[in-house]
Amino acid sequence: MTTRQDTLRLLEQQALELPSWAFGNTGTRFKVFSAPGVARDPFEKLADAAEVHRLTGAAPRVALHIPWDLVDDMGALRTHAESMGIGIGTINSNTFQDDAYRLGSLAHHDKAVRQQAIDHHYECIDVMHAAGSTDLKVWLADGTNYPGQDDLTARQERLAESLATIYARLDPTQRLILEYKLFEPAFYHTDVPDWGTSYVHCVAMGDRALVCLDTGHHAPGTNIEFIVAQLLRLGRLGAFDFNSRFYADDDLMVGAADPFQLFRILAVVAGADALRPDSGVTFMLDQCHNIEPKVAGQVRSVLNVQEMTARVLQIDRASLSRAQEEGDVIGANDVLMDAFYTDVRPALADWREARGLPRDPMAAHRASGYQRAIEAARVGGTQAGWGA
Ligand code: RM4
Ligand code: MN
Repeated sequence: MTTRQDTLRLLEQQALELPSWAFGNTGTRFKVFSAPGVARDPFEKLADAAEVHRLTGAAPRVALHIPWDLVDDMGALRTHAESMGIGIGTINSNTFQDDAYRLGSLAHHDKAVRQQAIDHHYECIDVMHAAGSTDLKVWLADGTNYPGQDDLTARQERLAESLATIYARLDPTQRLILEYKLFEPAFYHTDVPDWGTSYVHCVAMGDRALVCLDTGHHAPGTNIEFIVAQLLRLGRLGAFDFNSRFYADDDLMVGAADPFQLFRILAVVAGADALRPDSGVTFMLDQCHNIEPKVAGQVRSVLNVQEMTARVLQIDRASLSRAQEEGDVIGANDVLMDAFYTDVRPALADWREARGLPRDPMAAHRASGYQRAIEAARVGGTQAGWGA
């Protein structure tokens, strides 16, 4: 049974990973808006991430995207992060922005292109060593647009071989996290479209290959918490990419579109005791702040996850089990909904204050002048965005 002590410890230990790309300019295929004060290089992105951690105390790591976040001296970037009280987390590869990858990367029909994509992952593994990162995250844009364009089975075979080659390069402390996505940029078929396909490839690779579940990568109506439960029981849930969506892969702030879905997902995670920092599950945000300010957008997202975690920790597990064992349909549902409807915000404010954090991190951010300061300081240069 979760005691009050356990609850506080789990909240205390919650460590979300922020995406470096959330601090750059992003947009849709229609327009990328440039925002004042946006970071111009990976060092400034890390400074923004450190500000989010300073305000919330719950976001001590930043995921990088290679090559967007490549600098001459990755060790210096790591030192810069550590000097601000944060660390570098997952390294995300990129096999979707080179002309060579028009027809795919790790599943491409041409061995030379596959080798180029494998070599890119070797480069990412070198970055992991320099940055002190243990996770390599692979998301592939591979797929086809038209029936008959390529052989579906042959692509799976090539993909399996490429993944095995990359996996063999990892050292025993490193993991490969394979992300799936239903569609886009390919529209007829995607080579890793669902958790089952990712799982099959992970099992073939080995124990340190795990699935990444991006909450925006499913068909509408998919019961995501069921997938979470299944992957946890199989011991193959490596990471979440949290965000929210109304339509497709919208990458909006987590908990904004459907707070109850976030609650249901976290309830399953807590039920499997996987909120613990040593559970092997990385809790990452994968978001883009196209129209809202980026630092504030990240603060809001971290707070949304923290608040929903606190609500999930309110679930009276003993009563829930009792109701379930008695077949008490409405009673069991009542227990869950009681926790969901609990406003944890006042208690969280007290808890933050006791830990030397701002009671209201969003208000503290507004009052801090950080946004005004970066807008004044970051003049000239080229703002970071998709591709840098
Ligand atoms: C993809 C996927 C990856 C992310 C890229 C930028 O759709 O969600 O996790 O790294 O976008
Ligand atoms: Mn993702």
